[in-house]
Amino acid sequence: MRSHVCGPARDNLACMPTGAFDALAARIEQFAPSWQAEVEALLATDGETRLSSVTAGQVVGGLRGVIAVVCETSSVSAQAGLVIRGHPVLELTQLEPEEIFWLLLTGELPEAREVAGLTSYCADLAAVPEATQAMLRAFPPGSHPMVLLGAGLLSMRFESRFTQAYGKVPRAGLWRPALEDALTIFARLPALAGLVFRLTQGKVPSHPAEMSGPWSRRLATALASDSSGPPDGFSECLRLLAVVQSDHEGANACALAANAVGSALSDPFLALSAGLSALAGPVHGLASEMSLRFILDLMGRYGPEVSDARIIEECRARLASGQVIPGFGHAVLRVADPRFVALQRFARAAMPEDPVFRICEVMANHVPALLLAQGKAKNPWPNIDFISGPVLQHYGIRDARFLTVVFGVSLAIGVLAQFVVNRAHCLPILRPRSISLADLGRLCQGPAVT
Ligand code: CMX
Repeated sequence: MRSHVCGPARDNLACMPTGAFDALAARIEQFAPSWQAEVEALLATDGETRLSSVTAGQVVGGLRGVIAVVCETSSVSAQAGLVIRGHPVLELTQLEPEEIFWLLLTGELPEAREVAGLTSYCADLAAVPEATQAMLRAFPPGSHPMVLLGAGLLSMRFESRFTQAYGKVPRAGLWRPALEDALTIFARLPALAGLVFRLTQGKVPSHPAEMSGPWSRRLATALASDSSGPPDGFSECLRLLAVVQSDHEGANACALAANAVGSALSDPFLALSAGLSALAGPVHGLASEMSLRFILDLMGRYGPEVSDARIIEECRARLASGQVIPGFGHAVLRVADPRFVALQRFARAAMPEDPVFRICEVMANHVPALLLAQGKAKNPWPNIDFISGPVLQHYGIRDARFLTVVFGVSLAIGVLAQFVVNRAHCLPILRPRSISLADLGRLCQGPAVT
């Protein structure tokens, strides 16, 4: 499959190197000068062009709707949802994580031999260093899996090629060591997630970690809770989750945190761990944990056959108590999250009789009306975090705390791609301004604040 989305035409494939790093680097090397020129041209011609005004409400309201950062890898709009490099995400659901990573990095869908090259390149890098394993084993029992994931990542930072290159390589060339780090991290995510899974479940690996093969199959093997290996369909489920959760433009809390850290020319290990820390918040990626807990709690109190009426009543009571219903609503989307739609289609085919998925379906059908009746949420529809738990528990991920790890290793793909692409564009350090409420009030009354 080949789709040329941006950058120069690929008419010199014959002389393209075969190694995955070299192949990707060759493509980015071709694009980087035009990407940098595009930024310079925009600054020269339109640097002073006013895009919009910012209201005081937006400043105190989490900058909703403010166009604030550049993101080349994907966009998210209220009606269309996630669009990756020009492709609506629902058109990409057959891809492998390796393909989506390549697409995010270059704007092009790779050919089969390029995917094979990337898969085999990752096999050489797939193992988690012994020092990281030892450090994670020493974590206090009960530590949250997201803490171990972030810490594991930080512990590998001593290998960062980006950090080693800083000061020796011109800024315009820093994308290359960034790409090396990004590929190393991407390759290791399945084994790292598997290690975190086993340590937080108090299990020792009962089968050897798979170091070669497609990324999603390696992840499925690493997360298999059974000694016989991953159950049927698990690898396919993780592949789909990785693809639909791979990116969500550059200003969601996770990507924004990672982008801010990366803009300071901290390396990809530091930037991704910052993003994962944001993802671990309960109204962000941790909503997947909260959603599954809500359903499991219902089942615990009323049994797996809990009636539709009881489910609706419990949701109404939760709303009345002033709590959010996790897995519903979104800061940008105003339609059902297409990532939710992709997983719902998958689950309807793969687990129609699953009792947790049944409750998920009942809530997806009825909670929007409750939220609309309450009249507060701007988007009453389910988001991706509502369905990832019900789907993953079907394959043995029964500890809800682990769900955000699967989200994290998936979203890492986009965070890493954005890091490389942003360095290739030579984007500067992020530095917006902050303001006190008193000064904001004065500014609203009249004279400008300096
Ligand atoms: N249940 C109950 N109330 C909700 C709600 C929900 N699912 N979603 C929004 N609301 C409420 C908000 O709490 C807010 O109430 P207040 O005015 O009392 O503060 C009001 O509706 C308006 O909120 P909004 O403008 O529609 O939503 P925001 O942009 O402020 O926040 C989000 C978006 C996702 C944080 C919010 O919808 C939410 O908390 N949802 C539940 C948690 C969740 O699913 N998060 C995951 C989102 C996807 C992701 O980032 O991973």
